[in-house]
Amino acid sequence: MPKIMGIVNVTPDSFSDGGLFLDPEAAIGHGLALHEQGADILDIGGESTRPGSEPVPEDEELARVIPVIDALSLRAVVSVDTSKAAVAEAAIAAGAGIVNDVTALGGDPEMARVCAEGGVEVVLMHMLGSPRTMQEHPEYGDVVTEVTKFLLDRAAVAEQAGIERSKIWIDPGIGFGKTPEHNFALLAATATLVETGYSVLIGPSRKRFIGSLDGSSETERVGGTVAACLTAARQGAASVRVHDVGPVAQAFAVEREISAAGRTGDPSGS
Ligand code: HH2
Repeated sequence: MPKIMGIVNVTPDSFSDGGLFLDPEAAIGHGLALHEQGADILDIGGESTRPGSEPVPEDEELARVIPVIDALSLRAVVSVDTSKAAVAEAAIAAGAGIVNDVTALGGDPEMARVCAEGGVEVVLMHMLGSPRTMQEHPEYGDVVTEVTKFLLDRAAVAEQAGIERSKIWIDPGIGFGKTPEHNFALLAATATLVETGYSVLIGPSRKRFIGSLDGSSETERVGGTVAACLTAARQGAASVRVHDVGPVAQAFAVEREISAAGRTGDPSGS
């Protein structure tokens, strides 16, 4: 089963939980609760990347995430969700072992060096344009081919900068400059990304492609999130990034038992 990356948004404006964990103590408590529920990794972010969002100044982002990383890295594997090299550097010093960069090292010229020197794992995500404009008529020829090519190109850049291949994760960026149809096509093609040999991360959590089917609000999208995570798991994804860790952990536990029962082939086993 994929590792579960639990989301800790230390922001006033994240698309589904903005403002709930802006206070460091609330964020730390939330991270510990997600860890208890089964999160293998805690992804801590201080800048929303929701459609239409504006960048956050560096000092503000540092003030939001560093105290939380300091505390949570004592208890769990921590990843920092940032595209700023200075934030990544301080986060690594505070104990983060993974840098999750939604710009795939393209947003800050120092990011690749900081990650290579820090010896951390790096998530490279695909996004069409920037959060401010990405949902304005996203278009692709073939979305799976284009996203895969982009991620392989960025992985080559990361390797050239000295980041070990085994430390590179790729992520198709569900919801980042994509229509619901693009997102469904990418989720269906998780196996294509897995075939590249890089670890694959999928982030479907509470996103709009789920609401496009039934009009559900962000917090009503747990069922759709679980379905997308199971699809990713069955295709070999290494990790899923989610808000609702408990339901996803439960779904993975059931999936694991069913697979094990199928392998033993003992119909009387419980
Ligand atoms: N999605 C979001 C943020 N960071 N990182 C990766 N690697 N993959 C994703 O799919 C991804 C991500 C958006 O979710 P969230 O953090 O809840 O929202 P916001 O950006 O509004 O804080």
